[in-house]
Amino acid sequence: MASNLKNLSDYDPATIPNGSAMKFGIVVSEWNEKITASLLKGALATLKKHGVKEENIKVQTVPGSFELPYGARVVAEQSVPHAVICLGCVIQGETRHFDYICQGVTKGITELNLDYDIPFIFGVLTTENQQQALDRSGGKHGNKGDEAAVTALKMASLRGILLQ
Ligand code: DLZ
Repeated sequence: MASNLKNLSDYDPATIPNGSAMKFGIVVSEWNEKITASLLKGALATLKKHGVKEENIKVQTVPGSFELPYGARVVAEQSVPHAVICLGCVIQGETRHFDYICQGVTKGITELNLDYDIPFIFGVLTTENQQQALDRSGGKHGNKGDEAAVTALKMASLRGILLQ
């Protein structure tokens, strides 16, 4: 797994664009809430650390990861942010739901990136078990919420967009 090689919270702060003139949406899944709450905490802290104002962050919950693409589209259309971060956690377990949900959310977020003029960030953990998810949501492998926020700041600055 890639995050065995790289801590998700490791980055060079000097390479991160200042977010004081940026606006973000965050869509977060309620399924596996303990994990997704930690992802959200990490994403919010990282955005604020790089200058994003609290009032310029719109957080919206959805029931599960499968609903992230639709939730992200609604946030994009209603809040007009510079990027939307999608946070979720799908744990493999015993059922084939894992493959269906992972495929649905991945395809959905990919299509949003191609259909809209803003980036949609994939902050979804797809793990074999709960321990792997805990390790990547503020545990020994860092926090995917931090990584998603850093990616959002970099992608939002790609076109030099400023707050409207
Ligand atoms: C149904 C389901 C299952 C089995 N597992 C997860 C999961 O591990 N992570 C997650 O975010 N959501 C899960 N869901 C819920 C689906 O994402 C979705 O909310 C429902 O299928 C309703 O569309």
